[in-house]
Amino acid sequence: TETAAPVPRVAVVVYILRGNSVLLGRRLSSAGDSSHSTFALPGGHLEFGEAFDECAVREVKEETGLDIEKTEFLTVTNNPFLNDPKPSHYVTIFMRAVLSDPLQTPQNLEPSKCGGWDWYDWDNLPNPLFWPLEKMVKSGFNPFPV
Ligand code: 8DG
Ligand code: MG
Ligand code: MG
Repeated sequence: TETAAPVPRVAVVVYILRGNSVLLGRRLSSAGDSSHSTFALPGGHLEFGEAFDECAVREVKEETGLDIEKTEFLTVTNNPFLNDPKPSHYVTIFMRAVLSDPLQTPQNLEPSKCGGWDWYDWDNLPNPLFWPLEKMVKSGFNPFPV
């Protein structure tokens, strides 16, 4: 079988802001994958023809059951994962949003991909963070409106 040359892909991930907290889940991936068991934002691949905010709303709903609103673009980072067993490269679009219903609680709708969702205080984030997130936090990036 023929293998296509690898290309960068686009991902959309979402900081869901609730008070001073954000929603994170532990990634479950194959052993040897650098991201295994790290804490990451909800999100996934941008589909053909999709707007960034549509992708954010869809991925959050698929992964957590949560309905979000006030979805806004924050920034974009370049994330090559060249040392993984299956090398990949993501251009990651970071969005922020708030819950449509502040009382709604997250469900772990993709238990094969996530160990569970929880709220984490921005000033006391868990470890280890997924490295694209770790890189942003270390750079001083803050997703909260000023
Ligand atoms: P899909 O089939 O639902 O579209 O994909 P997924 O299974 O939800 O993909 P994902 O791994 O959750 O997200 C796609 C890529 O986005 C991931 O492999 C690397 C990149 N990415 C980052 N930072 C983050 C993050 O904080 N969370 C998530 N979920 N993905 C991130 O660069
Ligand atoms: Mg997904
Ligand atoms: Mg995902």
